[in-house]
Amino acid sequence: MAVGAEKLVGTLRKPREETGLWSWLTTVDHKRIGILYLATGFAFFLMGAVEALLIRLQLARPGGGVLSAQTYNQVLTMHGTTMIFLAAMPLIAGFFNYMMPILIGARDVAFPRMNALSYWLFLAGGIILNSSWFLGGAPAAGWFNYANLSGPQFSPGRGIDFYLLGLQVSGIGTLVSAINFIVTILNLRAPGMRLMDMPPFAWATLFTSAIILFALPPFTAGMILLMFDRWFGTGFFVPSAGGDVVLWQHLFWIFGHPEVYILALPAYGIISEVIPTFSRKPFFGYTSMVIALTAISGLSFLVWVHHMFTVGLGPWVNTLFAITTKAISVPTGILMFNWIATMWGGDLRFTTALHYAVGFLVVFTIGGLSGIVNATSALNPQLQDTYWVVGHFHYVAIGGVLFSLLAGLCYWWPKITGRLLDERLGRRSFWLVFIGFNLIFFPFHILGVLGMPRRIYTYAPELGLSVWNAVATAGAFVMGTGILLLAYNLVTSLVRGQPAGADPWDGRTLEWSIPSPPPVYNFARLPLVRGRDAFWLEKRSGGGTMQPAPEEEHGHAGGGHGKGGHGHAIHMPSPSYMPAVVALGLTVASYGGIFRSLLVALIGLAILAFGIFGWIFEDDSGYLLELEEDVA
Ligand code: HEM
Ligand SMILES: [Cu+2]
Repeated sequence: MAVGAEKLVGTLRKPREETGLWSWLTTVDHKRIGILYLATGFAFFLMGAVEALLIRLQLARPGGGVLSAQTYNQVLTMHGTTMIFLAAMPLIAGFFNYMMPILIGARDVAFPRMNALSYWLFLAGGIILNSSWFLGGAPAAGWFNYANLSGPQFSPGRGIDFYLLGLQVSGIGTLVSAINFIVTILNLRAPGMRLMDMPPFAWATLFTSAIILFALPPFTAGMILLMFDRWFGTGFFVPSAGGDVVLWQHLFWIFGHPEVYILALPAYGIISEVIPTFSRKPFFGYTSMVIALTAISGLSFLVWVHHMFTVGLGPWVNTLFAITTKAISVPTGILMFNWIATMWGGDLRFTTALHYAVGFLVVFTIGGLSGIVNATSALNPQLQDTYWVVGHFHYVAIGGVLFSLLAGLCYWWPKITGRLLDERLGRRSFWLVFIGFNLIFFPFHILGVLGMPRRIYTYAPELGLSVWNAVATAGAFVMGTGILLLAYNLVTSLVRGQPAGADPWDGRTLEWSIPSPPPVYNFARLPLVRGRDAFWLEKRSGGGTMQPAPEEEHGHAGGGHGKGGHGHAIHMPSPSYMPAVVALGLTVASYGGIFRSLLVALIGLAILAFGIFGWIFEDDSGYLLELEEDVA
């Protein structure tokens, strides 16, 4: 598809740079924001992985001396918190941002400046959290930060304050982007695309965003109460003051279990894009997939007590939550059958992406099965707080999140960069990651059953835990090598990878109908979607390319941005530095809170006010991008 020269028609007193640092600071383009999320998320993932290696080095043999007990607690807490909030969620947000608007045939998200704000708030939260290492010590109460261990009496340092403010700041960003994605999907789909024509990944984005919308507020409420306990001496979580420590557990897990699905649904979405493409078959059982996602999203809010079976809420409560938890395996099983049936009889191409997708099926099934064991409330007290649980949730978290993200990365990399990856190298790194992963985490189940408690920084040689711990640590290095090989593959692809072309995989969906990498406006003409797997439809039984939607349909997509212009001019949102200013204000104010400095907090709030008013009064009429030639 040849696109003519572009020229700016209307310009404003606004940042206009298209390259360089400043252009990234002010960008509102969903693709650039997606790249920022992916790059930052990968950087935090590497930090979390280094923390994991430190944990494994410390536990490699009994009586290890790599980390002191207190440092171990900090490294463990930061590993979990980083992996969940600063690596997994942002990497997912990166794919949501980059791919979802293109998959539904839109030119951007509904609120591009809010989208930039989400990214800057995530970055701010990550910086706040990690700066704790240099400013008095990291939080050490675990990723679920149980009160009253995290209260002022037992965690007097500042570590927990970094946790509370870092996660609240990044949490605002997460909430904003959830709203943004929901509005985008409901309003900006290409002409002709009904909800039931949407690619599975768009469904996954929609449901994940809905879960975020309802799951994050209870956690935020808990964090605000804990802040009151720590700053103002209230007693929400202090039993001697009439408070209740179980209250924190409820608030946390009412968020924490849906969080599992906030991570898992995007994984399901990616797998559901990769498998049909490389099986050369449409997704099997599309309607049942939508129903299953709906059921999982609803049920995810009704199972949180399975994290609290040993609290003593009573046999009736425990039984009820054991039943709801097991019920989730039904819709999940439906999805498993969907994926297997899609591959069944298909013309399979075993690309690196499909390797990761199949790896996901294997590993995620094992994690799901050990989950059913955990959910048996009578058995749970034996397993709770042992390495069995650590094995279980890493099978789900790495099998679910990391494997599917890597499947998505290998699948969409050519679209994002315009370059192919080295497939042979890709498959080698897959096997290293897959074998290393199982070497680390399968022994965890055995260790757990042998009685190794989780969250211990060392163990005695007489316990008979040494061999499997040594195996796990060796596995961590195998997996680490695989990840490094992948990183090498990515870098060399950027430098000297083969050009990918628009459609290297014979893709089903709209992203493959536009150039790689896509132009700022994505679609020169909004495409007319005539059914599911829209691009395949045109390639198999249409004219071979997407047809532009009729003129009068343009602009009906709603929202002020990215809608089809008239003629060949495309209306684009203007860049803005206000989102970054707002995030800066919240960051400064957070440090004011952490260090109990009213002055710093007021300076932060002043920057925040400046950012918000600047945002409101900013000239945001956007600009017109004129395409000289028509594109067909
Ligand atoms: C890259 C390889 C990884 C290794 C070798 C690894 C290893 C470990 C180990 C040994 C623990 C300590 C368990 C304990 O003492 O309770 C742990 C905890 C944890 N990991 Fe990982 N992990 C890895 C990746 C991940 C990923 C990708 C995620 C999430 C997406 C994750 C989430 C967590 C969480 C939430 C905890 C619990 C922290 C806590 O108890 O506060 N890990 N990990
Ligand atoms: Cu759960």
